[in-house]
Amino acid sequence: MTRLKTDDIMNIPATIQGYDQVLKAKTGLSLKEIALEAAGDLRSDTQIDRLKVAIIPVTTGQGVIDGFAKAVQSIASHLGFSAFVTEFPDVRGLAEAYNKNSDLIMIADDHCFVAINLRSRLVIDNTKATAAGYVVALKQMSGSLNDKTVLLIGAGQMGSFAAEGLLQYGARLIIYDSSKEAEALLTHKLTDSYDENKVSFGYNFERALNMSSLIFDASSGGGFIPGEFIQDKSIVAAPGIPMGLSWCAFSKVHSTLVHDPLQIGVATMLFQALSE
Ligand code: 2YJ
Repeated sequence: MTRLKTDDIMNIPATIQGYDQVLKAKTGLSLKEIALEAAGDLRSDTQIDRLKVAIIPVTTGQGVIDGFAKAVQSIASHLGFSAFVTEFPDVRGLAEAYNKNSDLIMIADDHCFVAINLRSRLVIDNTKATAAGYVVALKQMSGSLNDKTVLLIGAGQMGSFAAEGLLQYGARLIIYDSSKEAEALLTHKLTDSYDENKVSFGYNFERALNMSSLIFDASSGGGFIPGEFIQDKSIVAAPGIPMGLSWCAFSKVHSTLVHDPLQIGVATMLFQALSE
């Protein structure tokens, strides 16, 4: 799991409005609309602006990432929540969040990033929420996923969550991972619950890239997806940091690519944490 760096996230507060406009131009949905669709409907009487979200910095392990809590806060505020970063980190921050009567907390260490609804006790994991949000983004950019073939790159945790979401929208999957064992494991897990004709694996990378213009990049490898085999006008959802696309691949698809370091994941976490 990649650790975010300050450089990845420091511009989020200043650019969140513009980010959202670009997202809407690409997908037809705003950040809030993508997150709401990924979360399922909320109760109609939910008043987001009355919900207090505490973001608690955590110093354990590799410590605080400068700008992380502020970036998360800016995303929550942009969505309409009443969000604040606790004055203190760690246990004192947790106590502060409770003392200030927060409804939700968001907290991350080196391994895990969660939103916790302090009223309902619902715990939402960032990886799972991010996969769900990006599946909606890919579905939006492609019009529909029903019976379309999606190349899923990366058969790890993110890939596994994404695969389920893609299959639920009716997609056919080609699973690619640099480990053939990981491809087979994920495929067998999926075909326990889904139609086995909808999932295939075992292709070399060039062939897999040739077979589909819809790509879900669930890897966190960095620059290993070559430009020459990627189809023009490919539609790509790429939540991983660093992104798998090489510069050449990026330049081919940048207008039909959704990729961000935190926004879709955090937005989806917040709305999933409010679901029933
Ligand atoms: O509070 C802070 O500033 C830090 N403790 C934040 C740490 C953020 N954690 C990560 O970037 C980890 N790689 C976990 C991310 C989970 C992604 N699914």
